Amino acid sequence: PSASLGPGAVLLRGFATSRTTALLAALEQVIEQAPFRHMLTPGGLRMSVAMTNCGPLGWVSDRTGYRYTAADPQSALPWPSMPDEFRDLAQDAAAQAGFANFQPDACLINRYVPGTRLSLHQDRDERDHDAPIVSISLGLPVVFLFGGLQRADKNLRVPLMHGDVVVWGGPARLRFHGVLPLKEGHHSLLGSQRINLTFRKAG
Ligand code: MD3
Ligand code: FE
Repeated sequence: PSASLGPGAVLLRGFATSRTTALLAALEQVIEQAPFRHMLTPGGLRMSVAMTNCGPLGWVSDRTGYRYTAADPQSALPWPSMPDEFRDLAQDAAAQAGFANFQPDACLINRYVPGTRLSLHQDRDERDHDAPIVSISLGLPVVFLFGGLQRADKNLRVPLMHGDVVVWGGPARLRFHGVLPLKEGHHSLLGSQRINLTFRKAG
């Protein structure tokens, strides 16, 4: 089942569910090499979301700003390679949403525990705004806020659950978005957390 969240945004409910086991095994491999960490905002605040990356490029934030890097600043090693199971799923979802030949070069992995939130923002650090972003939700459900092109625009509240995949492209690409604080809960496979994977063409 797929639903539109407005022009350019396609919600594929449960699209990743049947692939959960393979995704979680691949995720273990990635975080062994590049553990989750809390990055600093340019203003010096510790982000409430814990992050890591895989693929040729990874998104990082520190006092000097936001950017994509080829190496993990914590280890100075390249980011772990993007598991085939990750890339295949992102490409399949993009194709389903009408974006053929999506070639992501970056996968940002966000981890939420109860209380973690992501304040309203735009994703503007990628060079290619024509490529979509594909996001995969795993674990506890969350309320996603989907705004407009201006910060003050009214927000849509969309529950995102385990296995849901959303493809954000075209006119949706620069809409403001965020995540409400994660509520306490228990997921049978992930326990008390939510993991979100976002795939991008960053370079
Ligand atoms: C809509 N992550 O990593 S995924 C992010 O749940 C981010 O971790 C959220 O926002 C999370 O930047 C939301 C859904 C998402 C991702 C990128 C978008 C929605 C988007 C880019 C443009 C519009
Ligand atoms: Fe974002």
